[in-house]
Amino acid sequence: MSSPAALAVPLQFAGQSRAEIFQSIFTVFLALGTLVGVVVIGYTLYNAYRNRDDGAAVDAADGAAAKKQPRIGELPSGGGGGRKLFLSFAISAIIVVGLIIWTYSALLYVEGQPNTADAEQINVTGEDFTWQFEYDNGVTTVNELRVPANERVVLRATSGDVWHTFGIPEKHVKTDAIPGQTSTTWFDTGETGEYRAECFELCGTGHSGMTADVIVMEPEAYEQWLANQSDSSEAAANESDGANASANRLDAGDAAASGPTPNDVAASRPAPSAAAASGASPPIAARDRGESR
Ligand SMILES: [Cu+2]
Repeated sequence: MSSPAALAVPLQFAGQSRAEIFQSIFTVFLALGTLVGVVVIGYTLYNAYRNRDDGAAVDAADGAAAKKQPRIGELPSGGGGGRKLFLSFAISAIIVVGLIIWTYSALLYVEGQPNTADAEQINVTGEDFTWQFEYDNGVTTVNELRVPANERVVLRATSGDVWHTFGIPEKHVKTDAIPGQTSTTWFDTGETGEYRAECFELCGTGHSGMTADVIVMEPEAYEQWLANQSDSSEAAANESDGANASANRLDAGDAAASGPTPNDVAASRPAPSAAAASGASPPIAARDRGESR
């Protein structure tokens, strides 16, 4: 429970994080459930004690004491002409309907997109038992989600193969990752630290190992990291372009040479060892790190 106001004015969730809202829901359900349990069990025990068999019916010489004891086959008449029954039904209905309305309004707020216009947008793709993250500036990471502390982040999740579900339990955020669809959700990053994202939809042999590190960084450090990643990915792209160009030049040189060289003969033969190696260790088995849960 973040504040008593959350109970007094149920529709006002503005400014609360997902974690606070879910904590409120948990606390209210726990408190009401405990209250109802104490009242029902207490009332039952009270009546069991009040109507206990104290031997009065057997010992009583007059018929008055014996009359209050129930007889076999007798139906209870209902206390107070049905007033108790009506009261208990009315109180139950008020509690249940109140809980439904209040919880539903909280979930509507969570499922909506409150104040996320300026939020960091990160695309999440589940594929091949890994999580890929794409940031605003095009930087991508695999199995590592970095976010700035104390900010609201929007996640847009999808899948490249089968149904997955992306979730970070400690941040109370979870959303489906379905091929051909984009599910949008949000969370408040909170304090710096390391958390764990997992897949919550049984998706195949590598499901249990389909986790990602969630690193909540100081905002300045995050911005710097993002800028560095952007630079290095550009450099890597340039580098691979250069490598391709030199490889092309080599190919041209080989073609110009007359007659097959020993290397060409070796290359034209099938390579059984390579085929056997790839057959012996399929990628799925390699990725499934055996973390059964
Ligand atoms: Cu999974």
